Amino acid sequence: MLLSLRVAVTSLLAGLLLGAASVNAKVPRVSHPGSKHAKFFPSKRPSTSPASVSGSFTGTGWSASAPRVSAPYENIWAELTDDEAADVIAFLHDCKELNLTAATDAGSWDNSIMRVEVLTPNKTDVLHFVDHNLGKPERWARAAIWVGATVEPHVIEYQIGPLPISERSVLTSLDWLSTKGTTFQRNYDADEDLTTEFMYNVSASIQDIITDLLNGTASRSDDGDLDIWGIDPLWHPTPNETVQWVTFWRIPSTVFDGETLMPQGLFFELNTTGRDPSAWSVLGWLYRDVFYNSTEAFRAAWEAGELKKSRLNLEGDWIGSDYQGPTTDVGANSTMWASEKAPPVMVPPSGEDGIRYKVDTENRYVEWMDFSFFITFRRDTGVRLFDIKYRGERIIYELGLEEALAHYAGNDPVQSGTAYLDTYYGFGPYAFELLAGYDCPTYATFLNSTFHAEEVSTTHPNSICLFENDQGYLLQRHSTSAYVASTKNIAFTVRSASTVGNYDYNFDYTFYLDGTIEVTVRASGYIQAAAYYANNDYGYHIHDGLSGSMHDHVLTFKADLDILGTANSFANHTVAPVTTAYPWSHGMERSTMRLFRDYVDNEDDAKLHWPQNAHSMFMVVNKNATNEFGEPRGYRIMPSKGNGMFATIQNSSNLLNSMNFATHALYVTRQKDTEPHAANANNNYDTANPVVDFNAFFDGESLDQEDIVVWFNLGMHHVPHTGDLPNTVFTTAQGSMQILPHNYLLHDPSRDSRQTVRIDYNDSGVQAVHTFGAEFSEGLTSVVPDFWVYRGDIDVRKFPYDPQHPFNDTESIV
Ligand SMILES: *[C@@H]1O[C@H](CO)[C@@H](O)[C@H](O)[C@H]1NC(C)=O
Ligand SMILES: *[C@@H]1O[C@H](CO)[C@@H](O)[C@H](O)[C@H]1NC(C)=O
Ligand SMILES: *[C@@H]1O[C@H](CO)[C@@H](O)[C@H](O)[C@H]1NC(C)=O
Ligand SMILES: *[C@@H]1O[C@H](CO)[C@@H](O)[C@H](O)[C@H]1NC(C)=O
Ligand SMILES: *[C@@H]1O[C@H](CO)[C@@H](O)[C@H](O)[C@H]1NC(C)=O
Ligand SMILES: *[C@@H]1O[C@H](CO)[C@@H](O)[C@H](O)[C@H]1NC(C)=O
Ligand SMILES: *[C@@H]1O[C@H](CO)[C@@H](O)[C@H](O)[C@H]1NC(C)=O
Ligand SMILES: *[C@@H]1O[C@H](CO)[C@@H](O)[C@H](O)[C@H]1NC(C)=O
Ligand SMILES: *[C@@H]1O[C@H](CO)[C@@H](O)[C@H](O)[C@H]1NC(C)=O
Ligand SMILES: *[C@@H]1O[C@H](CO)[C@@H](O)[C@H](O)[C@H]1NC(C)=O
Ligand SMILES: *[C@@H]1O[C@H](CO)[C@@H](O)[C@H](O)[C@H]1NC(C)=O
Ligand SMILES: *[C@@H]1O[C@H](CO)[C@@H](O)[C@H](O)[C@H]1NC(C)=O
Ligand SMILES: [Cu+2]
Repeated sequence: MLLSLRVAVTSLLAGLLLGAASVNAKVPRVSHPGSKHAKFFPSKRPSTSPASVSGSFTGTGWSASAPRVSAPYENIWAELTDDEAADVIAFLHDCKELNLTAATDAGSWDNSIMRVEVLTPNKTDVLHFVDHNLGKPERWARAAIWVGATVEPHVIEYQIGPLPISERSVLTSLDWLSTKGTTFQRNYDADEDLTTEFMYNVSASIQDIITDLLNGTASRSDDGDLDIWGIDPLWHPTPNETVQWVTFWRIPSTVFDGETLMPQGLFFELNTTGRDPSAWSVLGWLYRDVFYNSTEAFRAAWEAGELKKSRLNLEGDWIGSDYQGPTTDVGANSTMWASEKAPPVMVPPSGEDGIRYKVDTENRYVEWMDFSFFITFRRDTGVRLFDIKYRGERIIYELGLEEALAHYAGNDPVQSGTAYLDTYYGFGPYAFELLAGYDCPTYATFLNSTFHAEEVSTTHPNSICLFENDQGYLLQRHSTSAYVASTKNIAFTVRSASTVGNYDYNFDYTFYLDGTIEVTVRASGYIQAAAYYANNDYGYHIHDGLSGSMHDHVLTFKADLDILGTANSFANHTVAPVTTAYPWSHGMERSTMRLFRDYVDNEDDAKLHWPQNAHSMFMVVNKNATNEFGEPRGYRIMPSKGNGMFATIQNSSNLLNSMNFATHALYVTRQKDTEPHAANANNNYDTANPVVDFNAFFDGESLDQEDIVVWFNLGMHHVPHTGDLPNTVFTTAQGSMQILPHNYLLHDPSRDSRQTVRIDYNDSGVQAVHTFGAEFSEGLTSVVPDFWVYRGDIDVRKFPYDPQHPFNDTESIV
């Protein structure tokens, strides 16, 4: 659809204007043909209108200034700086064979730069440098080019380097990272502005019917109240043939951009094959599950009075996410009587020197307790972490998102044809500033993120936050009648959030004192819903004229674990029932269980599911690094929230060869420089022929003491119910994966943390408090525990009963 959400506002003034305008404006639309918003923010997916610059941003933000540390080496994965991006763009313009037009002047029949970005250096080269001091890897960029000056429009990627640009620098092919041998992707949507215009023309041709059925007008100017957009990706009955179903959506009139809650239930199908609009046609209409094979047939039915009207799906307060008072349908006797009072809050450690992590802001390098890592950011996938070390040893070389799939289904052709591959839109462009005190604690450290699209560098200030917080439950406890020991579960989190169209994704990378790393994704924002008609098999009836269109979210992550070197194996330890006799069982068998140890040692066997009842444990281990008891040291990977998942739909008609990373819950492959990512942002342009088909990674290679990569899926089967209105809530829409030490150290490493207290007590009260040198927050007395009031239990002997002396001795409770 349309949204041209040009978020790249380059001045604060422009930002404020945008912000002001958006208060009463409709979703901004593509306003002039030839604008290349489609490339900057490919616009099929309904996009919301976030203000890009918050009026209150001062340039310094709220950022806690964490103590500085110097990274052990330079962040070789860092994004391109603004200057590097400018140099690369100038270099590309000098490559005459690219025939580039400046992005601001380019129309759909020109060639122009879609985006430039750092080319992540090959792991092989990085390890040579980092582990063997063999020279720093060359720095290279990659660029995606829109090739419009042709009857066969396409996008293609190149690599440019080395940087800085010099006479040594060259433009070369990036085909080595494509599984089909070329990054060339046919672009069947190059004339999106014209196809949109065509849709509005079609709509105008039956305005009388639309007024009657939908009580609205679709118009490219701002006076319309209906919008038209449809399936993503586009449909190709045969190669080169492009067919798309679209539908009407009501445009919200307030700041609440819940357009995706207002589908109108009238659909039409277009043949937009080729680049000549005069050859485009309408293939049919659909209303209330009846297909009309031409506009004439549809009109004839309407004129004959054959169309029964559906109940309109109209705007109302139900779209807005503001406080709605105690008398909504949750009941007049809401128990939220006290919700105006301030809630408990997290408070920071006292003063700047109370901050317990260190950051090298320039290199995006962080140290917290026994962990250290580098942070990077990518246009396609947002935050990525590299070289995660625990106690000085690398555990994970690379950890980050690969792709986010949202695959819908429905009895209507638009829901049925919707299968978003969100890296196409990118997580970087939508990683807006985080709100201190809400997204992250007020005391968090904030970092900026930048991406370079359409020859503009856009920075989202304070869009990554780092903070320590109390998880709200203990990491450890034990008590007797003589002592109580407790360890606080304080963890460190790297957080970002991206609003990709209607949906908001929150990403957390959390580090725990026991050596565990957790990856969490949560979803909120507006669902994309369906008009309610005969679709009870595809969702619940959740509002007037509205069905909560069912869909699967599958978010694929890469975890390149390196346990004590890169030679690792994938262990499968299973608990299973057995019947067995023992030397002491007098020849009788007993029904019991035992542990079976196995390995998954070939890629051909490495498309995996989480076993039913969690009866197998999966670990990346180093067979050659056994602990002193002979057990191989390793890290386990284990679903936490949401149990891990994979897509329900297999062999998707929409995604064809572009969702092979979502057919299973997790995968193991051999690490290769040529297989850095499970997907490619341009796959969506032509899903039958993706740049990267993940399936091609599985070619029988050994996983036995090799450098292996685990790819795992998080997500949810989302069947929205009334509680998803107006927005989906994070509490239930979340999934997480834990990566945790497994026979890795000889004891629980959190014992080395002073977050532990032990209180010795007896009937006379607390006798001693051991805090192991830990400091306590000062200032706010309410948060300093008073250990001396601990009593453990109060016994009152009932025989003989003496209420005057309730504390008389009793037997120990243990
Ligand atoms: C983020 O960007 C702002 C505005 O350019 C700048 O003042 C600030 O120093 C940046 N913060 C960091 C942590 O780089
Ligand atoms: C270069 O691009 C322009 C459009 O920007 C086009 O008219 C011209 O034919 C192209 N030249 C070549 C050699 O492809
Ligand atoms: C839309 O209609 C206008 C007015 O009839 C016409 O000039 C224009 O070419 C049409 N656009 C397309 C893409 O069909
Ligand atoms: C149709 O729209 C008009 C103008 O917005 C409004 O006044 C009228 O109430 C609507 N009719 C129905 C049936 O919703
Ligand atoms: C697709 O169209 C282009 C441009 O007309 C043509 O060169 C190409 O051969 C066509 N491909 C197929 C598979 O028909
Ligand atoms: C779409 O139009 C092209 C020509 O522009 C034609 O070859 C093709 O058969 C049409 N497809 C359908 C499904 O009508
Ligand atoms: C539409 O359907 C009618 C009746 O089934 C048929 O006669 C006609 O040829 C069809 N038209 C098209 C364009 O398919
Ligand atoms: C709600 O509270 C009012 C006042 O306390 C009471 O009279 C009424 O019975 C309550 N209604 C319900 C459904 O509990
Ligand atoms: C793990 O081992 C068990 C028992 O040997 C076996 O049944 C199961 O198929 C194995 N799982 C995988 C993913 O190899
Ligand atoms: C294990 O390590 C030893 C000592 O470094 C080495 O000789 C041996 O080749 C290694 N074995 C494997 C399987 O990696
Ligand atoms: C990375 O590895 C690939 C595959 O071996 C190679 O083609 C490419 O040139 C390497 N990139 C750099 C920057 O060396
Ligand atoms: C409890 O202890 C007190 C003080 O030692 C004693 O006087 C009293 O008799 C005891 N009561 C009982 C029920 O044992
Ligand atoms: Cu959802």
